[in-house]
Amino acid sequence: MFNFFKKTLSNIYNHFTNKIGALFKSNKIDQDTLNELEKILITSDTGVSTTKIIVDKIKDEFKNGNIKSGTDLRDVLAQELKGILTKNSYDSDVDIYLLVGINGSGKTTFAGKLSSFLKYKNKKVLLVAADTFRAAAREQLGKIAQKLDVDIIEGQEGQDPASVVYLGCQEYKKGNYDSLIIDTAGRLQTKTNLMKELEKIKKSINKQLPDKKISVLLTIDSMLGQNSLDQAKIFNESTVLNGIILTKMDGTGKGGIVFAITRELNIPIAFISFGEKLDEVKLFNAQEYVDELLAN
Ligand SMILES: Nc1nc2c(ncn2[C@@H]2O[C@H](COP(=O)(O)OP(=O)(O)O)[C@@H](O)[C@H]2O)c(=O)[nH]1
Ligand SMILES: [Mg+2]
Repeated sequence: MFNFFKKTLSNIYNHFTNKIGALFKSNKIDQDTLNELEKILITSDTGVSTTKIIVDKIKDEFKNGNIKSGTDLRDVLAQELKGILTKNSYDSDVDIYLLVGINGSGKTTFAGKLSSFLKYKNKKVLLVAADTFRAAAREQLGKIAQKLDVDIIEGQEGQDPASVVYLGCQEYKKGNYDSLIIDTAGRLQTKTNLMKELEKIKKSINKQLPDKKISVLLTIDSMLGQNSLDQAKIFNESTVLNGIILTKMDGTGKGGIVFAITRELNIPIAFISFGEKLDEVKLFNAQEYVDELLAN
């Protein structure tokens, strides 16, 4: 451990870990240190309100004499950040994954990664290409399925996504599959339409597979910073989300969005995705994330 950020999430490492690490090396903590901490958090997409909560806590501990050195600062900060992330945690014991999120946020790529991840755990996986909005979307998932040797149910262009999901559920039952992964279209329609479509899909699943555990996962492009939070809010108001998949963590995002999303939406991060290769995915681990983030 302690090399993953440096090697793979290098932008986060450079903008967060490296900068904050300099504060931990100082022997004396003063107001300037706290101001600098605040600046690092804000410029790393932690968001104004979440940053304020964190910094207020640090200031309190500082006033109480509990932060005297850089090491103390790191310890208190780590505890606070872990506290935010562990308020609720993702239950990964899931049968059916419904992937939602706007176009380009990384749903189809993640559907492939998740297939590979579950296959590695000896699960029999069925993919459902329910993005019937564009023919290219079906082809994209089809190629991934072929590469991974995973079965797939494909909808026709323009077909009602819920009917494709229906076929997927039927096949899932017939073929004795363990995991069903449903890739949906990413139109950010009006909230009402989005809600209706997702509810229809969920109803269809619940009706056919009432005993199976569904996880609705929202893919969010971590490079979008605060905009990603606004998107997440729209989806969160349209359906019940069980977890967030932060994608493109290898890109230009700065890492703080993890805290803003978890705290403001009260939804756990389920997975992080960090590249175009099928194995560039991890179940999110709050302890590990914070330890890596502050490991300099
Ligand atoms: N660097 C990087 N690129 C990604 C990642 N996930 C997806 N992409 C790229 O982002 C673009 C959109 O991804 P796609 O899965 O098609 O998004 P969708 O429209 O939500 O299905 C594609 O070019 C992907 O290769 C990631 O974790 N890292
Ligand atoms: Mg797609």
